[in-house]
Amino acid sequence: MTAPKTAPSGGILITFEGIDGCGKSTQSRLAAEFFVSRGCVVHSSREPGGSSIGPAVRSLLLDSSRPPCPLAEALLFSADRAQHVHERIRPALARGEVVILDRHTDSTLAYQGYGSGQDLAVLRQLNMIATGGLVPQATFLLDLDPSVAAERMEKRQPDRFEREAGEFHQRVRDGFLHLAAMEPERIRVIDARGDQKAVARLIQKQLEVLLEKLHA
Ligand code: T5A
Repeated sequence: MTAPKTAPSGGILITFEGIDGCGKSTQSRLAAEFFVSRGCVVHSSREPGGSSIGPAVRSLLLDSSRPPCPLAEALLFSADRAQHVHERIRPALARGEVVILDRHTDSTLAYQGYGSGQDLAVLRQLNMIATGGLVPQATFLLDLDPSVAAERMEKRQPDRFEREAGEFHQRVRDGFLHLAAMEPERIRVIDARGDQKAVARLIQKQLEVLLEKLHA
């Protein structure tokens, strides 16, 4: 049996971002399947919630009945991320694994910053502290009109952020696109309007290139 491939020089970190309901959970799962099918060891996770204390922090953050104040919200997302990076992400990267995250630092800038109006410079500092300067090699931003995303989530019970008004989600979308314009090498904008397979094809073309680089 061939040994599973691990990434040389400390693994690779890939993140999926976008507004609620854009399809990033679906696509991060398909990306993990893609890498596993190519014989890679994959660590898949999400934020908030990906560490041992993550589920408790996640339920605090998404509970509509007791919303934290804006600063506490930003600090809770950062605390969740710090634990996640320390406990799961850095160890997996050190083992040379492909780490795939459903949301990471860009969500804090897009939601707490562009969406809720918190100071972007402070949020960038919090991201830096929480990650110790770790930056994903590639980020896929699934771009979708908020009204289309809302239709896709119609049957679900909305969490605290999903209950926000359409204008909030539009600001978050615009924020993500602004971040992508500032870092076009890292953040790749994916048109998320197609069906799941069509969107997956757009992403997998780029994953093939990343995989080649990984094993070059
Ligand atoms: N948050 C998070 C912050 O405010 N700051 C932060 O720093 C972080 C990390 C929870 C919330 O936390 C906020 C943002 C969020 O509001 P979450 O759990 O990632 O984060 O919440 P959601 O974004 O809502 O994640 P979901 O898994 O609920 O939605 P996804 O990942 O966007 O979409 P997905 O893949 O689950 O798909 C949604 C539905 O659409 C269908 C799926 O089958 C599913 O039913 N679908 C499609 N339908 C048609 N065409 C396609 N191409 C489709 N792809 C998927």
